[in-house]
Amino acid sequence: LDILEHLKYAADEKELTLLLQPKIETQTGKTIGAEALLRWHNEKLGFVGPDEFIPLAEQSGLIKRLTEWVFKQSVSYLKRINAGGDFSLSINLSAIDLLSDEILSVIDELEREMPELNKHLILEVTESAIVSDPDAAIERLNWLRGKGYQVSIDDYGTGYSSLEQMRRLPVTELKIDRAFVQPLVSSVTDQSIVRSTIQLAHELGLKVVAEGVEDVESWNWLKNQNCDVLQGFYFSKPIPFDDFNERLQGES
Ligand code: G
Ligand code: G
Ligand code: MN
Ligand code: NA
Repeated sequence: LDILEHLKYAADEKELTLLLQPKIETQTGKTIGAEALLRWHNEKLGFVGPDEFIPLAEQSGLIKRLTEWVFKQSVSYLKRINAGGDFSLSINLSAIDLLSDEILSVIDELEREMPELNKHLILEVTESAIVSDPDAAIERLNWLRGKGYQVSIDDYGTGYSSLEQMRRLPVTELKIDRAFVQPLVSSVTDQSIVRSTIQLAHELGLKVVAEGVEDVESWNWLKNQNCDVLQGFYFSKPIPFDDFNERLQGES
């Protein structure tokens, strides 16, 4: 409960940071975007990881304020990066965010500030966020797609969604969970899972991201399988905005 009390003021007290982990085009190695990952440092509590504070924020409803902050911060990053048409930031949405009305007004407000926002934001939702109320989630995803936003299924393979559900989902990208990607080089079973997932996703017209790429062998294997985008410690861990921007400038 103490943590929650502190978390309430985290955004106002400037205790939040949004790190960026590069997303890499598999064929070229070029940075084509980033996933935005929240970090919280409190004077009394020290660093608290998202695995700890996100569930608390979800249970208390505070998540909506955190997500609003993440959206605003992402837009300010996008403006400062001044990147071209195919650059995008990925934001993680909780089930509560996805189903709440607040997100609608936050997006509308930010679109007035940045009319081409839909070309630069990917919204990541987990399978479990959808399973909780599939019809409502699908309706909201359709709204986002109708506005031109890309939607990604995060942690794919760890949830409980059926293939029938996947087929109904209005999404544009599938992120294969790192549980299947990290062991790739030495696990024939995981190779089968990842290979068939890429094939299925492509047949459904989805872009495929593999997360948890930790070595060049995995990169080469995923390149051979035509995986579209990679993310992982081999390329970079999540880093502060200035470091990310420097990396981008260095590539162009
Ligand atoms: O960055 P890290 O590996 O510590 O993230 C742990 C978990 O916290 C991941 O599942 C990630 O999706 C989640 N997470 C990180 N930032 C955010 C955020 O801004 N919003 C939500 N909902 N989850 C986040
Ligand atoms: O659940 P989600 O995909 O949003 O989680 C993203 C988290 O995964 C980030 O917090 C990041 O720290 C972590 N991550 C990203 N790449 C790697 C990797 O190559 N290895 C490991 N172990 N974790 C990673
Ligand atoms: Mn994610
Ligand atoms: Na994941």
